[in-house]
Amino acid sequence: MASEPVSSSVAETPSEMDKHIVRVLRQRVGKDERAAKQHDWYTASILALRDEVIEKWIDSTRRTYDSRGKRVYYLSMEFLIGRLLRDALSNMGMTREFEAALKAHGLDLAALEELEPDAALGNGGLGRLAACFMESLATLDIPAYGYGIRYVNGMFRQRIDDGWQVELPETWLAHGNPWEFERLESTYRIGFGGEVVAEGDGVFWHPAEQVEATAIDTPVVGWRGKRVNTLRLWTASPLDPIKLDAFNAGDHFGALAEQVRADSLVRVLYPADSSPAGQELRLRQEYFFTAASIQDIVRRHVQYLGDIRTLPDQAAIQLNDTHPSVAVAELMRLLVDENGLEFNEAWDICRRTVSYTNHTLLPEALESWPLPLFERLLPRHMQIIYAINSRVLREARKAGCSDAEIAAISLIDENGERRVRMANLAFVGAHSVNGVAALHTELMKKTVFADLHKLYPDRINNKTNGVTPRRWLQQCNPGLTQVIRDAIGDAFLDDAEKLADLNAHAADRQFGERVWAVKRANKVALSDYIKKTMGLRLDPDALFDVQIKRIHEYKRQLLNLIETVALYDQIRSHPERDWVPRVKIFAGKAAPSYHNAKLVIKLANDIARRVNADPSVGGLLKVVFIPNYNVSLGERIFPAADLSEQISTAGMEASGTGNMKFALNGALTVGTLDGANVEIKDHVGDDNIVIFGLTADEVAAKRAGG
Ligand code: 26Q
Repeated sequence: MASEPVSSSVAETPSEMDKHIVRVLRQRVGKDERAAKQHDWYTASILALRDEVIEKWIDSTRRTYDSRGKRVYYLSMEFLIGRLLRDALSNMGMTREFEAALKAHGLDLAALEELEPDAALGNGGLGRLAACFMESLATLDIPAYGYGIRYVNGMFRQRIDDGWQVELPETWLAHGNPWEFERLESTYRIGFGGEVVAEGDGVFWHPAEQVEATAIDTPVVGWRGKRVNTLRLWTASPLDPIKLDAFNAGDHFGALAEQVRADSLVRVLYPADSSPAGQELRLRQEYFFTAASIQDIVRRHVQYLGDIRTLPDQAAIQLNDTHPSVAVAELMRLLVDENGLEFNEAWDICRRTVSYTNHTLLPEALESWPLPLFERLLPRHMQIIYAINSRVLREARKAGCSDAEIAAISLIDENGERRVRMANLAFVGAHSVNGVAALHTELMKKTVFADLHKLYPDRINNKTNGVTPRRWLQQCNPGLTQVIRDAIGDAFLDDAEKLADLNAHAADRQFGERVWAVKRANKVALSDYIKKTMGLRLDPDALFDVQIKRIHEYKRQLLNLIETVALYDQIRSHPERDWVPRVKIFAGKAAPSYHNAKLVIKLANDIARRVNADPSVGGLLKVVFIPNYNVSLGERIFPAADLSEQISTAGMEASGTGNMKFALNGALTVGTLDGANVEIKDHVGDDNIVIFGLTADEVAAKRAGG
């Protein structure tokens, strides 16, 4: 077992921590040690740890205000956080202390950790990236706020019935959430619909409907507790929870209509990570959280720093994809309508404050809204978008753009039913637009944003994605972390680049054997989990060949399944050959409306049933589809993988981040030259990644040739 990664940061001895937990158990959970159930101890442990975290949180907030430095605001519809207990304990350097304190009561910390539900407020890569960035920003001591929605139901739970995916609601808040703090004083009114009227010099929006957005804050602890930042998620409530006159008149449902409308805004995460369905509720969710966040940012700036004109010096607003794109129009509305700035000055402030990250090139995944819907829901924003558009198109004409180029740059898609293009809005409203891997960024310039790039050639830049090594190495793989510490010391814990020092040990036999022993132990642990949850027995000495990610045609799980069947067929035909025993592991969720993705899950399960029941391939091949892939399951699987499957059609996967988690845990990669596989290849070298298939250019040429 690994020893404590860092020395404890508090003066309390284990017995003091023990006293603290018991005090919390009695006074805040309301139980004594004898009556307390596992779950009571779990709550008491989090609350006791939270007390330590809060001190650092207050320090950090104070430092941010005192320094008057620039703050990062990360606006994201999704934060796929997973569990927080182990993360916060480890980053606070208090794991050993808590382990010892709980042990004194006959309790096992690891067992309590399992009681924490995953905060699954995201679909996949984009949401997990947001969560990794929050932890990394705190680790890098950067003052940052995450802004999003506190969904009551996160990503659905997946069950497999007769091979088919079944979706069940995720109720992560059922037993309360000891990490969060409601901030009733940070409440804003958010309007929808209504009309725009000219009054005096100005223009005012009179919404037909209003709801209140209230902040709920969660502390985000950085490595060694250096800084604790805030994740601010919005919840919704009606201005008037019950219309008593309607109720008294017998209209019981009508009396509660506003409550229902507010609840629906934060009720459930849309479980699709492509092909946006274009439903009105989705646009309402986007505006709700974006408007609350922008109001909060502007309020904080004006209250503590004064002049709205200095906003770009104090605030960097980063849009995680186009889901918060309406921020551009909302910020303009606040600057022009509420603060009386001229349009041109407001536009300059807006652009210097906002940046946009693009995560997809797939044309069908680019967000756009029917113009009549947008206009009905956000009439003032629609006017502002027209005003921005005429400005941008004037610039384009001056720069000599052709009619076709103008049509591509326009914020309004005029082909068929008119639509508002959220990516174009984000692009023109930002001073920086980034892709998430080198190849993806180059393709942005050549494809979807070619015309905008020509007009604004300095705007697009690359920021290759990353993952936090705290969660994805230190916490999920303590065995490997210890082996690395013994080999190269502790510097890599604070600077992951130092992992390169392992190169000096590449040929060291003893080191290799220790790495191998850890991998085997991790494979045994995963096998035990699969035996316990699915009843399937795996050979931990077989090669674990893993593909875990959302199910998508472009990710080509189907290709992997076909290879699985081909291998099965070969083993049956040639049992005498020297086969390497292999376990094919799959996991991932399909969007509920994505028919072909659901068929892929059914196929994987049917292949597994057939292969696993065939004694003629016996110990040589097993296939397993592990249900309900989420962050916590990922933390079990990545450390146990021998082979990482990253086989998307080249040009389709913007970056991938699972690819990095596998590599960090010592798996080899087989894959295409797509997304960040390109950068991984440069770092791990050709001995550790096997590339196959067409390049992105070859795919494009083949497609162009029909
Ligand atoms: C949009 C509108 C309506 C409903 C849903 C959506 C929606 C929701 C989620 C659209 C897309 C997403 C998620 C996209 C996503 O996860 N993209 C992934 O982002 C990762 C982080 O940059 C990359 O590594 C992956 O390559 C990319 O697929």
